[in-house]
Amino acid sequence: MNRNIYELCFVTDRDFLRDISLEEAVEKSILGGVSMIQLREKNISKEEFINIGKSILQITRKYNIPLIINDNVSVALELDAEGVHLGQGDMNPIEARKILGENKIIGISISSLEEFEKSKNYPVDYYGVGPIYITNTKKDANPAMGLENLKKLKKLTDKPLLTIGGINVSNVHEIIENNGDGVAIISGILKDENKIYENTVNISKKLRTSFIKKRLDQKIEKLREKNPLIYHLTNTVTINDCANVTLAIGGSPLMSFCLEEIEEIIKISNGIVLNIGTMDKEMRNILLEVGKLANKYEKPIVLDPVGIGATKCRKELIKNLLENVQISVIKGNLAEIKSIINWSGKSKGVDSLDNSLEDEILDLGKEFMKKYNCVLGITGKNDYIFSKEEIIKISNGHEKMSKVTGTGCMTASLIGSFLGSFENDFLSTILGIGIMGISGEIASSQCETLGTGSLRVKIIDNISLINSEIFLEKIKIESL
Ligand code: 3NM
Repeated sequence: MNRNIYELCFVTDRDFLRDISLEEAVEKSILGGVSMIQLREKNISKEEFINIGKSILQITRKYNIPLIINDNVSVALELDAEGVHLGQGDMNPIEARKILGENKIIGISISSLEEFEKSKNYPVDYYGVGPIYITNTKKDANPAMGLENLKKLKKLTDKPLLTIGGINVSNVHEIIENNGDGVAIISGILKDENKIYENTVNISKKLRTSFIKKRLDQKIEKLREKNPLIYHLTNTVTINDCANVTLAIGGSPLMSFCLEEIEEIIKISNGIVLNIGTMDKEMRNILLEVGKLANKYEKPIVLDPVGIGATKCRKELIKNLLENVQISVIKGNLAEIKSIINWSGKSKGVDSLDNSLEDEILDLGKEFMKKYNCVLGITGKNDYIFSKEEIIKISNGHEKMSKVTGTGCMTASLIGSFLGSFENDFLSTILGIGIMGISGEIASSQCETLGTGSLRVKIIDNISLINSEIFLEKIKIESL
């Protein structure tokens, strides 16, 4: 994944440091997750600036993080740093571009829409936008420009907006919600010099969560517009619910157990749901055939290894599928995923074991990701979704949902529907699992005086009524 280098920029300020060196501060911020360092020095000689820069460059190069020099083009040139950040009163960016060449990053500060108008034709790579909030760190800062102006600016330019000024862990999500592309931070990272790593990790997690939430917007509407055809080869206990849930989210379900017609069906399908529950001898063969055909026609597959730990036969089938078919998403409860990792997990049936600690789940997921090239969703009290680059935790859902059979199978249908409507396995899994959790939560609150039959119906009702607004308001998601 190409990381957005403007995501989280640490702007240095030695005035905050008492007991640790600038080098240590920079390294801790990098380990905590920053994507760019801006070396900001005031009132020192060029020679001193260069000496500090050389020392910081050794660290940034070690971690492959770009170093941007504040204000001083000649220092940036001499250091061969990755770029320069210019204030409105510094060298004109046209001049700076001539000196530094096309390959260096040049940014310019803008503190109002008027300043943007003046700067919009400069050959810069990004705009430093701020102060967004009131800041005590820069004594001569302009008045806070606020989130509304940030939103307006985004409509005026395609260039990244790197926001600055008063940004910290508690407001960083507002920046992303209002179309900022990243944040540059001093005090939010340095406020306690003994917690630079922790501060950065917390900001970075919140940022990543906000970026993911943003990428989830309008995906439900997109699915409904596309109305993808989702072929299911699934168990006979919950097949009707899977069909209804696929319809409720906006897809078209198609179920078949007939070997003679599956190639025709797969050709016209957008996504495939494979579920091994209630399999028999014939279904074992069809599952493998469907998997191979889906690969042949490049159709994404979600695999639900229902009750895999219960029998040798189920384990062999999943092993066979994983060895011969490229799966896009595997979704299972902890016991099921454990069985896949060690092929000897102690799963009793199709119920999930929820008592394991988060650390154990994370270790298991990471081990799985080393072995298999697909997205993994582990469902339970909290749900965990793993891609090669990211791990997400979802904390929606309600304990009453375990009294309705098939919520797991229905979740696979939701994931399959998203897989069939746009190409992102990770986001599709978050959407599928998240929508089931939210719908279960709302349904449970609507069924306080009703029984579990009504709960099942209400879950489907709420899936049919969900939209991006409800989803983004209710989703409890956290990047880990
Ligand atoms: N430039 P903090 S605000 C260096 O508006 C700087 O251009 C600003 O520090 C601008 O994250 C600022 O502690 C200070 O608020 C940022």
